[in-house]
Amino acid sequence: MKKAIYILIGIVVLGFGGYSLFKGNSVPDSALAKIDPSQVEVSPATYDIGSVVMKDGIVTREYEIKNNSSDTLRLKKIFTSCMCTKAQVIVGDKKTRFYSMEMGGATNAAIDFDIPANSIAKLLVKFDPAAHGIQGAGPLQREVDLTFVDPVGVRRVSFSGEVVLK
Ligand SMILES: [Cu+2]
Repeated sequence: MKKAIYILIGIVVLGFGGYSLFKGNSVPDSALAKIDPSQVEVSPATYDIGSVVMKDGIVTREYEIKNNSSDTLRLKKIFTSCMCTKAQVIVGDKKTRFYSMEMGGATNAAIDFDIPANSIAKLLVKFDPAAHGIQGAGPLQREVDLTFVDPVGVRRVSFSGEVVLK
């Protein structure tokens, strides 16, 4: 009887241990297939958001990340050119948090977000025209950089326009 209990405990412990190992250890970057950079498209390259009235609040735009390859595309990092701009990547029911500018020399954490073979992810970008106060009025250009595992490397998209007070 005692023996049976020990065996049962053993099975439960091994089961959980194995499961958490499996969950925690995704495929390392070095074991991923090398995707030809031409098989990844991030579009549109830019948006003209036109005249944005500061008090009208946040402007949102969507870009597409197309993984046309038959392998997993891994996103390592997202950052934007300014703190008024935040970006998130979504695929199916998975999403990253919103990332912004890398402040004070700090680098945004590696995110290891996998975009499956032959799929399209969404890049959601939010721009707050009031983030810089009235000093932010005038023409603007902002960038979002996505860093993928090499050889795909860094892809940049942007938007431009003008913040007006009314
Ligand atoms: Cu800004």
